[in-house]
Amino acid sequence: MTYRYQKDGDGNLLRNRLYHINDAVASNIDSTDIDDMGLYTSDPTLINTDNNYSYDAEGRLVKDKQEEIDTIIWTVSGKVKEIRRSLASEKKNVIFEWKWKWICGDGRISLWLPRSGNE
Ligand SMILES: [Ca+2]
Ligand SMILES: [Ca+2]
Repeated sequence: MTYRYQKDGDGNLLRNRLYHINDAVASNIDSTDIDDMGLYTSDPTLINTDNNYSYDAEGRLVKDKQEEIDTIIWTVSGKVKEIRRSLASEKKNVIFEWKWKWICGDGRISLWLPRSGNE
């Protein structure tokens, strides 16, 4: 597996953001692993848009093409708020919200969880 990061001409890491993965192992060998993501684009002006993973200005992941994630929306406090799939995807969109959960019958806590009935 080759993990693609932005590097300068001498191979020094410029940003600690994973943009792409290439894998010489055929995708059908294992159904649970990460598959090859195709042609890697190292051009600095395209590196954040033409590869598998994209990031916002704060460095938060906002796109994962292989997982059919078109947009990840974050809250101001840094939690994932929404996962929106690409139009062609058959996977569900996910919206997160605070939910109260009873614990041990006598207390409750709020947890940041996917809303039920996401689609
Ligand atoms: Ca595979
Ligand atoms: Ca693989």
